[in-house]
Amino acid sequence: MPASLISRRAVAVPGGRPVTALATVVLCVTLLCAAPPATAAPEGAVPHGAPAETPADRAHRDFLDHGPKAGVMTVAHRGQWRKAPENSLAAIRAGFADGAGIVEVDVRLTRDKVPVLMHDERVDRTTNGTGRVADLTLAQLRGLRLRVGLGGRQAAVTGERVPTLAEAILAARTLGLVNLDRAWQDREAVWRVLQETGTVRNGLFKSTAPVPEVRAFLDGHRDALYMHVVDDANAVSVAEFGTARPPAFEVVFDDVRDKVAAPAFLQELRATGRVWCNTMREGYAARFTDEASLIDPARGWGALITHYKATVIQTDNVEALRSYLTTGVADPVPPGAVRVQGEDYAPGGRGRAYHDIDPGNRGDGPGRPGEDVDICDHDGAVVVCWMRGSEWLTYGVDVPKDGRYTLKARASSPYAPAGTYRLAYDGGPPGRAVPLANTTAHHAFVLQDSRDPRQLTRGHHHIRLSLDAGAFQNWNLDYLQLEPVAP
Ligand SMILES: [Ca+2]
Ligand SMILES: [Ca+2]
Ligand SMILES: [Ca+2]
Repeated sequence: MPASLISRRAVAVPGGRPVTALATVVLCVTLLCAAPPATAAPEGAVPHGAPAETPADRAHRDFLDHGPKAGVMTVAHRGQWRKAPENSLAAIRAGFADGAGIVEVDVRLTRDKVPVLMHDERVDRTTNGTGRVADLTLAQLRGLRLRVGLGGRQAAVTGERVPTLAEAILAARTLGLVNLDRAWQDREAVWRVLQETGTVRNGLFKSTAPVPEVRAFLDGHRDALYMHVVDDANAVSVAEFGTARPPAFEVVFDDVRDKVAAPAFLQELRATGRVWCNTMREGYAARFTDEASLIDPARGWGALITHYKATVIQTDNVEALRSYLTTGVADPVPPGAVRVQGEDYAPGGRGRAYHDIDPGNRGDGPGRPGEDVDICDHDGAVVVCWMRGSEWLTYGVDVPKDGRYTLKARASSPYAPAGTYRLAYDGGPPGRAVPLANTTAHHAFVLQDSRDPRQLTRGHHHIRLSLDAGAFQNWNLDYLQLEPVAP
């Protein structure tokens, strides 16, 4: 039996750069501040003279801890792409800085067989280049620059380059674990990188491969950290591991009636390891998504933790998941602010509460019967969609006290420009044209400040949000938030 499958070995700092005392203190303080209360405290004081524990040591130990007090670990999907290009070094660092213990990346081989980070088969979406990774040399890839966020042809190009796996895993060396997605078929090349960089303990392999294939790899690479991915198609593989189970199973179910979503099955996995769930989009953990969690954690992360035994959650919303795990609130309304959902526009119907240029609800979400506002469900986010020039919506808000307020819109669009709206309060004239940003995907919502503050009195107000007829408009509105600003 591979020792790595069952052991909970003492953590040793691998050879390489020494960590300075000051850096250690800073890292440890940062980690402790960010850690959820549910995460087990260090098992014992560090013996005098022993190397201090790094965040990576702690993440490694946590990952192998499946005890009843094991806290929920956060995984940053493709790194913290809300702050840097997906699968970039900056996104890896930002993911750990925002409290993730694990960063997920995607590995592919260049034409000259160098493992690099790239999600798609082609570089077109995330860089300023074109072509297949497998057809490009490392030198050619290095000439490209990554686009912001989730990319797309209209996303801005940054100064970030496509990282090699060696660079990526070294960036994570003291910070946490790196989940190596798409790496299984090239596992020997990936393993060589981990060995050469002294980062075997940072790299987390995963696959849906047949159990004998997994065993063969782990028998030959006894320190490899491995997680098995199961859905209803290969649920039987859990039994095939016998008593030599991996320390974690990634469970994928597109329906709560799937076999692998059954409480008894999950409880049995949880008894010997961690249960990893993905909440980025619908279909990975049924409809328990990031966006559903932002509305109400009981519809997402909370349900997965409580009823589906999740102890690792992969997310596109690292900060919100950390907020939920540490405070119980995923997307808090700031003090003194008022939030109104885009889909909760005022009553009164066509011509009074809204103007929409095409009849009926063109979206797949819960529109109002007989009304024309287009409502979509973007992986749990209920939003106004099909926003077009000349359309308008009105909202009623109760302002808690006299003051100066700015309105922010949580909106998304893969286009640049995405659209332009104006705000009118209580029947007054429309304000300045407010441009919306390219957030790099329809499902990538970002709270965007109108920078058009108004003085408002305590009490009820009407806000009309109108879309300029002459401007390109293609964006989605999740919610509006009036926030107090300094006078
Ligand atoms: Ca419509
Ligand atoms: Ca419309
Ligand atoms: Ca909404």
